Amino acid sequence: MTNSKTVTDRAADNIRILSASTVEKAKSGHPGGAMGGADFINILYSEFLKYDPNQMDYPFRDRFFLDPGHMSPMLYSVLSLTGKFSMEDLKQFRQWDSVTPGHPELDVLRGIENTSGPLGQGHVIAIGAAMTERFLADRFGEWMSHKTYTFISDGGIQEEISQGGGRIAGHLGLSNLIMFYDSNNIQLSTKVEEVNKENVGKKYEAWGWNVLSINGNDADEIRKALTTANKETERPTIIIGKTIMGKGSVKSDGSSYEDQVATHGMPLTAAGGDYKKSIENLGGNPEDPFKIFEEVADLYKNRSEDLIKWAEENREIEKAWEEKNPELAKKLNEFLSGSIPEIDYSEIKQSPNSATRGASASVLSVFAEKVENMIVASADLSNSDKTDGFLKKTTAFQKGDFSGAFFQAGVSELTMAVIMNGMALHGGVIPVCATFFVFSDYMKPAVRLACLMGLPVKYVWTHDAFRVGEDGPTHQPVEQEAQIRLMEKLKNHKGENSMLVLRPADAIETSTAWKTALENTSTPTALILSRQNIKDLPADGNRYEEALQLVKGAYIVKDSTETPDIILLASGSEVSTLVEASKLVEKEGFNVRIVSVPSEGLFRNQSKEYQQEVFPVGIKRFGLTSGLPVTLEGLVGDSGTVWGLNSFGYSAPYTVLDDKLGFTPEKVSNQIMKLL
Ligand SMILES: Cc1ncc(C[n+]2csc(CCOP(=O)(O)OP(=O)(O)O)c2C)c(N)n1
Repeated sequence: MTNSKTVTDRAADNIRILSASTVEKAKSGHPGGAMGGADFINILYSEFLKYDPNQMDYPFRDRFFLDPGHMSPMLYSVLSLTGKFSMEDLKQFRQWDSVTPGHPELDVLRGIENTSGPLGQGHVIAIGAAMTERFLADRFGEWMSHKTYTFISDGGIQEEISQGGGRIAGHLGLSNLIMFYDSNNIQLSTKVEEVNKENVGKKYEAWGWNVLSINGNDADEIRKALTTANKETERPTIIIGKTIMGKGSVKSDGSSYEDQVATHGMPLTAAGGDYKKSIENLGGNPEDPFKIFEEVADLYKNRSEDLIKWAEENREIEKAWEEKNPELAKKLNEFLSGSIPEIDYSEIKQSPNSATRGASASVLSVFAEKVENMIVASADLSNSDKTDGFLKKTTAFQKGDFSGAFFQAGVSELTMAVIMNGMALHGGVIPVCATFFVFSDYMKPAVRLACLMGLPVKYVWTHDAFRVGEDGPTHQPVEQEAQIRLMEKLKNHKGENSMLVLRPADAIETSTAWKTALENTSTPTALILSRQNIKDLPADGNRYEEALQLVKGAYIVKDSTETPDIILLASGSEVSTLVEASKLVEKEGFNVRIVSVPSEGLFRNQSKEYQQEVFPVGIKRFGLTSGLPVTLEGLVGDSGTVWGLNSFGYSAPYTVLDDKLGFTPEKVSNQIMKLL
């Protein structure tokens, strides 16, 4: 159905009025871009985007991911036309505890598919969702296919991540992806032409995209472009829409106040325009601006009825498919519900004394067979980060072939991590991605958003310490563990640790770490793994049973029969170094306890009783870390010492580094003895 131009344009003006008014009322926000993008968002929501108004999380809905979160007023306004936000919600824009925060935060039931704000991430999230749609459609059929729409602005186009996203979406031929580029030649401090002269269309064309250029404020052109994009079968589409910043805004003398940098980030009045006159100019009542025009309400009511019909018809198709394919239907249900298959981790064969990255490969090779909705990615390091354990049993995504479950991301860590967020947001899959730990620095912005949104993405970070050796200080993580563990201390909005960070101490603990990672469905999980072999930890009984205690964050791996004189603690490979060092300390007649601390965050969630059982008051503690000492200082306390690294590493074989940097059992035992 197409709508008469008048109603369509009235609806877009309604979005402009509501956007300008939310910002004006909050006395802060970004009206200009929202007013320019209103025409596109209106056509998208009133004519193209398919979803079920009665079940916003209907799994087979189209997705819309906003990239420029500062344009939230545009999204809230169009969603108010669909009935998902009230006028009262709009009036509470940017206020404490409102459902309309300054930048949109994930709220699927109200139509907010992603948290946005850091420019560039939103459109790459869309790419991850589009890949997931292909992955699922390959397994369950095209009846479930849907489109993924995204809206990008100049800022997102400029962010480096758009290079990774553009390349990957083009390479994989994601024709289910439709991106509107709101090209208004204005950004925060300058006009775009002052920083950017490239031909954006040619750039996307070179990446293999279908490029359409239109007047982004013209309803007919938008409609035509969206229709063409919907028919595309080979390439992702970018619709470059030239739009006018602050469309419809005027000054007090009634002359145009469009195309002004000032309206990017300030209420119209503060920017130098005339708010009341602008609202009048757009056909609204400045004394009562929070209103939906009658004909616009009808337009959206009709659309809603059409969508309910669409959802009913789709459910019929779904039902018929389920009846014909009961086994597949059961599997699809499991995928979508986020359930995890039963796996006996104690049965996973681990070679003795192996590197934890190798131990992770053993687990991943089991996942490749048993976790059919797992997608594993690597940023061109699969044979080093050992995700090849998974890859050997599947194939990598190709254009037109998503039957495999591996994603070769190329060298683009941030893009990869954001794509994982998009996969998690789409739902139905378990995303895992890997690279060297030192390059987690490149991924941090995506990790932060995964933490904020509570997405169960798994990060495999290998080459966890200076023991990468000859590659030198550029490749040797030192401060990375302390950095990422800060996310264990930062709570998400549900009050949970926003991230789970596990650094297992040996091969068997890597199995239990993976078990815990998979069972964590509410936050992201990191696994920090060694490149070098690690001696298996001693066990009183069954090592696997003992290593299951990893879920407590810290546990005793070796104890003295009498009250210990000292407690030694570490994570990762340093635990086995402590075991060796303890033998020398025991020779001197001291009683020693050794504690493995795979996750301080988990440990701090345990009862005080348990914490004191592991670290009784009054017994000195010695911590060993290949990271910054601060990694363990909180657990060691004032009366103890941490031996760690206070500088970047050096290039040399790792055994030499262990010696020079004081990490041999002998040198560590000397440090411990100093404390006794
Ligand atoms: C990664 C990142 N860097 C900086 C910002 C701050 N910021 C918000 S909007 C903006 C300018 C972007 O302009 P554009 O995307 O053209 O939006 P428009 O002016 O059209 O509203 C900047 C720098 C941000 N949100 N994210």
